[in-house]
Amino acid sequence: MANILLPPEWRTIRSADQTSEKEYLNRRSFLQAMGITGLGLLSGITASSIACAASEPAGKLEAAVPSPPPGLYPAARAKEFLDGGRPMTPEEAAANYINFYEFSTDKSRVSELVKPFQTHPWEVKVDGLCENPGVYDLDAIEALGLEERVYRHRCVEAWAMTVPWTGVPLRRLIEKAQPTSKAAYVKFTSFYRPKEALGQARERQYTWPYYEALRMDEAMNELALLVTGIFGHRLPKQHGAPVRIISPWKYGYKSPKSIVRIEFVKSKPGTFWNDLQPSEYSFLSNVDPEVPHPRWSQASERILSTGDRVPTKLYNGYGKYVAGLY
Ligand SMILES: Nc1nc2c(c(=O)[nH]1)N[C@H]1C(S)=C(S)[C@@H](COP(=O)(O)O)O[C@H]1N2
Ligand SMILES: [Mo]
Repeated sequence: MANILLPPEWRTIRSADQTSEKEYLNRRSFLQAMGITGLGLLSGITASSIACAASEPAGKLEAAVPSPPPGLYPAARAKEFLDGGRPMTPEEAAANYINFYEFSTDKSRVSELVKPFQTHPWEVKVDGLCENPGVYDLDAIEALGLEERVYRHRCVEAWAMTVPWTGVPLRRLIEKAQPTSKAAYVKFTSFYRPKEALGQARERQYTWPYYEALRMDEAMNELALLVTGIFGHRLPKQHGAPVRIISPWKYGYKSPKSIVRIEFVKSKPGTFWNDLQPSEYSFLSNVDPEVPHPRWSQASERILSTGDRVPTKLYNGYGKYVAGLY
């Protein structure tokens, strides 16, 4: 179990003793057809016993993402974030190198394994210590007013990309919710659907659903974005459809995908990676070239698709916006 906490690039993939996703989906359809949903039963069914079961192709499980109302995408690009100060990462490269552990720890397989994931309809519950709790669907979030921003993204594993996100300043939603004076943190919870997410079903050592949090002053910061789109259209599943957070001055895992709940709380909440391995993943996790990860340096980063190595900047270069917070 020692290697479970390694990020995927350092992780040994034990493909030989893992069920292939095709086999998994076949088993699932078979069990669904029989009205059996308990995951514990999966291990007792052998490949040969399902070979004759009629199963639906995985593609059929994928719901079409509805087209947004005309005029929403692409949203006008915000003047402050016209470019990321670096060349834009090609969309293809960003979409096929993905950390989304709910589906796989193998970045190159996520874009395929997300197919069964149903991202519509979707609701985000906003609750906790606030005067105006509510439930928002994608249209309601987009109605808060979309803009496009090009941000640099820095993963703790030292790869980086630059992409245009479409979203709403998180602050706008928070102001609508009117948190009480007791609310000191904002907690985010991702979905839990082990029948659609292979990683949630298989990787039982993780504490699903994925959960993250920001301090209230961080969540209210100009940079924090509630994201519904990328590259001028609604988010594809692998980037965290239909709605996720982006906090570009922090390592990527502080930007939870496919969230279902935003909760205002009084005390510092636990977070997925910090709870798993506090010595490697701090609560704040601000990008900092001078604080090495215990197992590698953070002094430089590798640009996705070009492979160029560039120096890492404090707060991922966003000190102008966030240095005052720390
Ligand atoms: N729910 C959830 N959110 C997540 C992750 C995840 O595994 N599950 N991975 C994080 C990590 S490590 C990174 S680098 C970014 C990557 O997402 P992107 O390439 O779409 O930005 O998502 C973050 N958000
Ligand atoms: Mo990451």
